[in-house]
Order: sequence, then structure tokens, then C-alpha cells
Amino acid sequence: MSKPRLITIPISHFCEKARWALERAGIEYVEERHMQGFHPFYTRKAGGRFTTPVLVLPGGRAFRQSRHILKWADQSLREDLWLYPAETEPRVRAVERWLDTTLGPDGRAWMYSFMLYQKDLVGQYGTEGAPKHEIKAFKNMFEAVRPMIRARVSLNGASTDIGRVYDVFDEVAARLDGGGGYIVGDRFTAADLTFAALSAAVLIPDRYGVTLPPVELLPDEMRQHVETLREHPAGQHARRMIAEERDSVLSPAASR
Ligand SMILES: N[C@@H](CCC(=O)N[C@@H](CS)C(=O)NCC(=O)O)C(=O)O
Repeated sequence: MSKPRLITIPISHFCEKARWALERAGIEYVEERHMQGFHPFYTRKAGGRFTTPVLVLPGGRAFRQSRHILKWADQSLREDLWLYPAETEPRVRAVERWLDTTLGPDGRAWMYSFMLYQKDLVGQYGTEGAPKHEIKAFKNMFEAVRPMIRARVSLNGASTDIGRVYDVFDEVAARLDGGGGYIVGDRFTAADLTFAALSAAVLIPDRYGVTLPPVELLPDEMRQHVETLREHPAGQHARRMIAEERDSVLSPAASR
């Protein structure tokens, strides 16, 4: 039987959010990876718009927002494992939307403000699984696509100011102070998954859908913030969620 197709930009943290939810739910899917600039041909053809991830079900139905993919993944899970528990769903959704519109775009804009000047690192990491001709063209055209990527990641007021990321981390830490060990309620939800996945742009975790550069290779100013944020209580929470939940595939692993 054919499997759902997940169209991604491999390094994208919104795509990591979707991969994580699908794998956690034991949903077998085929990931189709494309480099920035090539991706719209595939997302549009699949029924999406200009952003990844897009999940296409065998019947052709397409989900073009990561949060819709997470919600769909819940249908494959026992109720006690849902990412949107019935009793806390409105709060979980509110936190997810907040993170999708703050940490996600701001952390990404900050990360690219360094990485757009690191051609070798960008060419070496985060390209796994994309077609070879796309990777080659991306590397050759790196300087030419830089303004396009900068413009795309600055949409809707996204800022390269790392202060905004610290503000989100502080707010998450304050929520964790409540004591339950999770952002909403007393179990893992879409709020924790979203926070941990989207903070990848500023934490550069070891465990991710593609290999990310070791922190030692990052530019000094970026490395210092990554190290500080990793030790922040919210950064520690993200790392704990990855350690405890990212590998907890409940049934056969996803195929790539
Ligand atoms: N709200 C969307 C955001 C997705 C998003 O921003 N995706 C980025 C990758 S991290 C993208 O595809 N950017 C390419 C572009 O804007 O051209 C979601 O949750 O799926």
C-alpha cells in the first residue's frame, strides 16, 4: 500500500516538527527532500503553497501546515498519547501557535543571519537526502540565492534579534516553573514537541532529522549564544524532550 509523502527542506525545523510527530505515531511515510529554491515546484504540485512541510496522503489530500500534520498524526495514537489531550487542547494549541509565530521564524532568521555567510557549512550539513543536482546547484548559486532566502526568512516581521528568542525561552521557563515538567499540563504534548523542534535553529541539537554541524564549527558569536541557550532552563527542557521523546518510535520506523 502506498505511504503518505512528506515534502521537506531537510534542514527545516518546521519539517523536523512534522517528522517527529509522524515517527512518534509510528506512521510510515516517504520523505521527499528538496533544497531551498527548488522546494516550491514540489510543494505546489502536491497541493501546498510555498512552504514545507507538506504531507500528502495516498488519496491526494494535502496538509500544508505543520500543526495540521501533528493533529492528523494523533489519529494513529492511543488517547493517552495524543499530542493534543482533550482536557488541555485549547491551551496546547495556543502555545503551539505562539511558538510557530515567534520562536520558529525569529530563531530561523537569527540562525540564517550567520549561516548565509557560511557557504561551506551550509553545503556540508543539512542537505542529506536532497537530489544531487539540487545540492550542486544550491552550492553553485549560494551567493545568488542569499537575498532570496534572507527575504523569505524575514517575512511577517521575523527578526534576527536574539533577544526575542531569549524572551520566549524565559516565558517557557516560567511555564515550566509550574512544576509538572511539561509546558502544558503534566505530560508531553504538541507544546513540548513544537518548542523542542523549533528551538533547533538556536540549539543545533545532535539528534535531528539531518546531521547538523558540531557547535565547535559555528561562528564564535553564534556558538556563544547556542551554548548559553542550551544551559537555559528552557533549553534544558528542549534537550530533555529530544532525549526522552524524539526516539520513542512506537511502531516500525519511518522509511526514507
Ligand atoms: N506555518 C508553517 C511554516 C512553515 C515554514 O515556515 N517553512 C519554511 C521552512 S522552515 C519554508 O518552507 N520556507 C521556504 C520559503 O518560505 O520559501 C508550518 O507550520 O508548516
